[in-house]
Amino acid sequence: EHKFWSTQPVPKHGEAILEDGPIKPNVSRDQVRQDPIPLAPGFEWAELELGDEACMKELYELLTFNYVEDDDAMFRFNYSSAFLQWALQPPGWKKQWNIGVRVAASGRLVAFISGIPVTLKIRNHVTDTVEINFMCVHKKLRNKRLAPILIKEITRRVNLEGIFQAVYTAGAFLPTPLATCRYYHRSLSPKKLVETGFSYLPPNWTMARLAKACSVPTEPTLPGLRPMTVADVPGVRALLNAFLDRHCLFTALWHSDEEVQHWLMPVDGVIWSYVVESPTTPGQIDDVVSFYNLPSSVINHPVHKTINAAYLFYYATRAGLDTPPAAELTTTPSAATGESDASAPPQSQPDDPKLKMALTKLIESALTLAKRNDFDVFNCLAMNFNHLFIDDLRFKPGDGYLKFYMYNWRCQPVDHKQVGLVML
Ligand code: NHW
Ligand code: EN5
Repeated sequence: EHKFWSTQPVPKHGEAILEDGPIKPNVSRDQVRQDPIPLAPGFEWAELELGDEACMKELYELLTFNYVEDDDAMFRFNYSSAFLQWALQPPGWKKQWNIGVRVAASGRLVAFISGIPVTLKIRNHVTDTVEINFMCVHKKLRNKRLAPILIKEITRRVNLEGIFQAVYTAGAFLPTPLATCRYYHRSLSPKKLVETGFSYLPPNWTMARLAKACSVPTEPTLPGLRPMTVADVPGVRALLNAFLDRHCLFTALWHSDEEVQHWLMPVDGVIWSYVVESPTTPGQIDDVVSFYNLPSSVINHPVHKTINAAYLFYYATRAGLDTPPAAELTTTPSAATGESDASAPPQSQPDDPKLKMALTKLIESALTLAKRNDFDVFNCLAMNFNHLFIDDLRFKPGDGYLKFYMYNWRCQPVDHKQVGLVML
């Protein structure tokens, strides 16, 4: 059925998994194909110069008109150039992993795929991987098997750097999801969302009633919340490290201050981060929350051109550190033998009321800050500890599901509540 994916080192649907690990062994650099995968005549590979403004504009336009849409083709992701600059140039980024395809004659950019390095923790394994994102083929070139060529070329260039695993997310169902997370939406501008068809007026409701139901506090409910500064980086890193350890899949990106600074320091129009510093221990961070700006173009609407959407990014709260780390939950002692049973399904965290309360206040404050920054909707996925605040803060399920995948890694599926990795 899957002409391409059936040839790749990914688990087959329904395959029994006995032990976590690579599907194909690593090879040495000289065993990796040295020359680029051939493209159809008339096309050529082109590394994109992210520092070059004209080049960024080409990428921005390719994605603006050809990237991901919802199932009914009403909305299309509209990542800004500033966002792409940030997303594609974290510490350790490589220019050979920003791969464009151009029409040889005109130089026109018609396809793209990117990778950034990330150290991933998946259950009890720590692996150097790449995060693959922003794969895009121009609408006029669809269904010509260009995507498999993009994937093979980036695989080759990643293998050349001694990396043999990748992580990626998609709305598409492919072999084989590691985890599936539903999108949830918190309406902040209900009237505009209804007018664009993003949302709907519940039967027998007036717009005034909906507006009231969607109101958020004018001031953050969490005392002491303020924008994150560089001085907060070490404290944020310590808190996030401890907090993310409650999960089965997360980035160990918090292993250098540099990475925390890149991913969490506020950038105008791109990412917002707020912290609460301990009132008693200076430099200790007790809460952190961040969200990024990913607008969607409204396709074919006479009035509204974009929906300003904030997406929940990383967060942590000291109140969560009392719940046991994932390592203490992943294997269940068998009732019969008392020995740990590797085939048992992974356990989830028990719901902790203290964590639920702290998190609800933290995210409610983020809603207020997003509203203040003119966002129409605040989105998150059913992952992490998000189930603890989703209902109370009036998030509603969306029609989209995000699937998490790994390349060349076989392992048991991860429960959505144990996913701690946020991809852009
Ligand atoms: S997910 C967003 C992907 N982009 C979009 O949806 C934008 C709009 N769509 C398009 O541009 C985030 C095209 O439709 C694309 C496919 C380019 C999606 N992932 O060229 P053909 C990411 O960027 C398979 C993987 O004819 P097309 C993550 C499909 O199943 N595979 O299709 C990217 C079929 O294979 P099969 C996908 O419509 C992760 C084949 O492509 C896919 O013209 C990439 C058909 O190709 C998807 N989202 O172009 C994997 N969508 O076997 C990275 C379709 O079923 C793996 N396909 O016949 C790791 C690499 C690094 C490893 C390093 C060790
Ligand atoms: C790789 N990093 O489907 C990214 N969005 O629910 C690839 N639905 O916005 C990601 N269809 O449900 C690809 N409103 C997967 C995501 C693709 C985009 C996508 C969904 C997520 C979405 C909205 C609009 C649907 C329009 C019709 C939706 C209904 C719920 C409503 C929200 C507001 C409050 C009331 C309830």
